[in-house]
Amino acid sequence: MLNLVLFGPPGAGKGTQSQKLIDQYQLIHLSTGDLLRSEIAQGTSLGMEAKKLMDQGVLVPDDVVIGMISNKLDANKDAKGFIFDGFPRTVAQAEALDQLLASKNSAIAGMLALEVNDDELERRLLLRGKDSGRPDDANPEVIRKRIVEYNTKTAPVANFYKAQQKFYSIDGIGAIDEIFASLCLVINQL
Ligand code: B4P
Repeated sequence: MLNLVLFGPPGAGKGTQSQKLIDQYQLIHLSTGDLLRSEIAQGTSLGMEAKKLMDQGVLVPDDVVIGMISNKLDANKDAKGFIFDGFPRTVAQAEALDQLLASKNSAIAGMLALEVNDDELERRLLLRGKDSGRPDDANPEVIRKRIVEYNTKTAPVANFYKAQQKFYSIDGIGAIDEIFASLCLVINQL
């Protein structure tokens, strides 16, 4: 199984590159952001709770996202592998993911981290906010809050994978196809 974690701050291009990686490697895409937005669209109680937090730019509780991922792993038992996009976002989520995969005799092959500076992130998200309809993209204060959440709670997850020699840094600024080629170069050596 080829299991990849696509990592980076909000707006780094995780969703964008995931779409291309799925086509190239026939992996199942698991985006916790997409799963949460789908719960919101369906008006579930989980979605309504998550919406309050997402609209403020803060993370949803670990047990909620871990439960969603666990369900998706169970529902895709024959997958060739998974792209985890926007997950894990805390060290507790990373530990839970290792345990979930180990229980299926599998593991993460590598974490690919897209590096993008804060000014470019804010520019991209405000641009996307013009037509995404996402409340968390529309307000510069919420965008900055998301970046602070990333720096305090999510950035330490990189150390978790560095300790396992599974961390790969990729320049996330430039043409989408160039960044995709850099990702493939790393993946093909895993
Ligand atoms: P997510 O849905 O994961 O979204 P994201 O981090 O905002 O975006 P991404 O990095 O995927 O950016 P994209 O490719 O779209 O999270 C939203 C919220 O959900 C979080 O704030 C949190 O509240 C909650 N949540 C999700 N997962 C969670 C978890 N595990 N635990 C707790 N809470 C969780 O790119 C952004 C824009 O840049 C696009 O418009 C794109 O076109 C553009 N772009 C991409 N690549 C580019 C390039 N090379 N050059 C120029 N523009 C580019």
